[in-house]
Amino acid sequence: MATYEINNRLLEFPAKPEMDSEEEVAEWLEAFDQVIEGEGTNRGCELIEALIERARVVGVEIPVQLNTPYVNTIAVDEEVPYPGDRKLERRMKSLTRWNAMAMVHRQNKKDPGIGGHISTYSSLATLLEVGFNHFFHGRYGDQPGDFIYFQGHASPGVYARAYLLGRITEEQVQNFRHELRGRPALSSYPHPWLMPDFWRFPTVSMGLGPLNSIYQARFMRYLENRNLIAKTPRKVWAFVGDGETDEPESMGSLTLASREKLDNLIFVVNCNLQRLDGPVRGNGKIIQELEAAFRGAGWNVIKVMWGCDWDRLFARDKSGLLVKRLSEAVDGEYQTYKVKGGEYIRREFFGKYPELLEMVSDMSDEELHRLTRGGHDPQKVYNAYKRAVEHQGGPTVILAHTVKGYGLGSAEARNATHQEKKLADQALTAFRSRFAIPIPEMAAREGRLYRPPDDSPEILYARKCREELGGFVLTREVPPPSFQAPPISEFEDSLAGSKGRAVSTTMGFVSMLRQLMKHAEIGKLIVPIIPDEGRTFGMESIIRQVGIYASQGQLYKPHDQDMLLYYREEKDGQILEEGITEAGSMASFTAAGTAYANYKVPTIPFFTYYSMFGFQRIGDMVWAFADSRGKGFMMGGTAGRTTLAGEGLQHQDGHSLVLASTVPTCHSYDPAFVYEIAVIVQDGIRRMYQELEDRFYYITIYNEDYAMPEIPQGCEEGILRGIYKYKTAPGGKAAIQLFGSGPILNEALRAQGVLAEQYGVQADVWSATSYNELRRDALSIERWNRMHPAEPEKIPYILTALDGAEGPIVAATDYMKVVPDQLAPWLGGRLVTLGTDGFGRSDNREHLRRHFEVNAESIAAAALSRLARDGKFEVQRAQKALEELGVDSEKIDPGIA
Ligand SMILES: Cc1ncc(C[n+]2csc(CCOP(=O)(O)OP(=O)(O)O)c2C)c(N)n1
Ligand SMILES: [Mg+2]
Repeated sequence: MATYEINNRLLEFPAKPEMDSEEEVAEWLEAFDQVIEGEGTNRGCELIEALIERARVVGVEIPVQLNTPYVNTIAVDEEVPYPGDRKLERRMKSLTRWNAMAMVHRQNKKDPGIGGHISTYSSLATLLEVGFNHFFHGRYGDQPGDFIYFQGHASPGVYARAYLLGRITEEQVQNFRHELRGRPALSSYPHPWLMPDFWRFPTVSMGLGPLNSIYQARFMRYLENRNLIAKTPRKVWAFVGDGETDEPESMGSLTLASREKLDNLIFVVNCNLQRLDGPVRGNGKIIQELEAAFRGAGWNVIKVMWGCDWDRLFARDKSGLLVKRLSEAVDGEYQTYKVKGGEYIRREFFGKYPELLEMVSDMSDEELHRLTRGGHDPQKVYNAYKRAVEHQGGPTVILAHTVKGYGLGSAEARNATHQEKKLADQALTAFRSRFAIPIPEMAAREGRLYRPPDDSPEILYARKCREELGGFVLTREVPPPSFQAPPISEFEDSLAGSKGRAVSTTMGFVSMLRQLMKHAEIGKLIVPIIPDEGRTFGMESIIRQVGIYASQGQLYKPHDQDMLLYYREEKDGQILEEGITEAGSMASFTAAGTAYANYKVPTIPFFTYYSMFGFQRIGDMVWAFADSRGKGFMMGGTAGRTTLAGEGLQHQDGHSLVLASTVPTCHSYDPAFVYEIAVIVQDGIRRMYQELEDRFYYITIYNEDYAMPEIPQGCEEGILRGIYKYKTAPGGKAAIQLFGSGPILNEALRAQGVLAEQYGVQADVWSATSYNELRRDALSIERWNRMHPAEPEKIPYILTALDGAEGPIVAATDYMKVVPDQLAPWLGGRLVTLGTDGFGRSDNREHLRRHFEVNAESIAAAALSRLARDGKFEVQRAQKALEELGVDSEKIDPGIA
């Protein structure tokens, strides 16, 4: 057997006796070397490829090799010299390091436990500085510049640099993590919601930055291919933690980037080999693992492993023993080397082989300890960035080897370094000396900030670098509105009703979308996003109308091309058909929903999806969308626990509206009729894009077919605010009020008839389009009343709307009971809620609604039962009514079934 290291694993293969001869191997190698020498590396590559091809043809199984040795990808002789002033850049970097550390240290001394991070930025400093000084563009002509997704918890470093350049003030820095003191402050992490003119991308929930950045780069191409923005060399840079790559979101969409040839995308993975608790891969090598994964996914991989001081050692390493030793040691050992220092490194690392010990015999322990990792060497980082920026045809990942807590003395590379918030006096003094910060020792111990005068050489230099690159990167601007929302009259098809034809709200929505996309001014701005559910929602006609975006166009003849509604892909297609990835679709929704600020193009996304796989699956991304001040419409299709028939427990959504209510900028609606959707969408476009309100919409759309009525007079305000009376009691003053939402409104209408005809009870029926909106209104009114005890009380909208309406209220919904229950505080005990708590079942609507007790019979029974308890209906008759209506009073509670 012969052992080979392949993809970071030792594999054994049967050795063929004739191939095991060292002589024969040497001959082959010599021949190969001659080819390289005589004809160059390209020729060498061709030869190997030909050899591999031949081997495959004759049946030799060749293991796939995705790893390269544990050294820099860019050879020394391929490097270009550093273009900047290394001395001034180092000075700026030292000052940034100091202020980043001091900001956290000082705040934690003043306010113990306020938190912040020191060690992440320490490992990232060079990677960011080289970018800021030489690569990150502030703008491209009249276009915005590069987009940078920062590691969220490295924000103190980003703030420190902005402070040194005068982009943010000393007062702000002094109020890091003190946002509620009535003074300008800095938020803990990148939050556009809290610092809207500074941060663009919220990244601190691990995994969302990498995922969103991939779809951002793709969306940039989409806008270019659709001629909505000019083509620029703009890049999307994503700085990612090595621990962060464990999140499925980080790695789950890598192949999209290579498939779409996104050479506008650069990942920089800060491989400090540690995460919060300890090593990322103590027993293995995270860099090798990531190299194989990214290369396997088709990315260009650049490893930045070792600094320039290693070059001399590699030059001496004729036998390859040093490279072998570097490949042998696991990450846990690399971490220990940093912690234990030079003498330990000599003994444990180099000492394994006498030849290596000899190789470093002229170096002191101190020099061995200081041997730099690639991510801390500007020369190596510059070359990697340059190559990444110049790379064409696909995305690049830079795997940068760094030290967590670099420069923090005793905290460097220790397992606990992530949680370090304060430095001991001695460590501060050492830090101050190491980075030559010109402040007195006592000031250093307090963590005082230090900013040299504006005309000092380092500040002038750093400012000049930024000016040459088009200005500050950390800016976010919102342009004035560029269009007026189409008036409601332009939605006339949707307002007119279906003339008796049975249609669903989903079908109604799709035709509304089709119309909107034909609109002369805003049609092109609509971005329909679907995760492989277009047919479920009947969107084939839209696919035919505007095409699916496909960066290469359509390279095949679709089998259905002779049909009217064929599968149409176009280079400038308008639909983003994402395939089965709600996370990816949400990332596209985020790119499109923030394009008004990021690209100054106010695209209006409609993300239409299977509602059950929305909020509960990708809720964290929705939260980040809100933080990003995202705008657009999330259309929750196949809505309702009993309206989506047949599909059962995992599919039937009865709680998205609960989850939607948790997001402050999300306005959620549960419409029954198409005209309601039209009113909500029209007003949504007006508020988001004309009035520039930072909000977005969640709207349920159902697949039950029924006749859509024409819009009744004067209901617009009620639709938007959450409730309006849809049908007054047919036979006089109502004794009870029935609220219905979505298709359950039809059950309420049927119950109205049953109550009147069979029991002589009059009921009004209301369409409750949004309990969430009604509750928010009531909460804000209540708060106002609380704050102004001397003023006359204001009345919440729900009570104004109900004015004069008497009796108990039965509210029925296809969602959980907690949705209507939100109004309980204002309805004084009048409310009886029927909803769909519990797991779904596979059955038809009739059975589902009976099971969940939201059918017309259950609504009527609940009304009578409640009237009986209130002494307004005879109790025995009410009990009998349950039986007559087929409501089994002893059946199991669906909430626990
Ligand atoms: C989804 C999520 N889970 C957990 C955390 C808490 N957290 C913040 S930083 C961190 C460790 C990050 O390690 P790594 O990505 O390697 O970054 P480093 O600080 O080492 O550069 C964790 C677990 C988070 N922010 N997001
Ligand atoms: Mg890490």
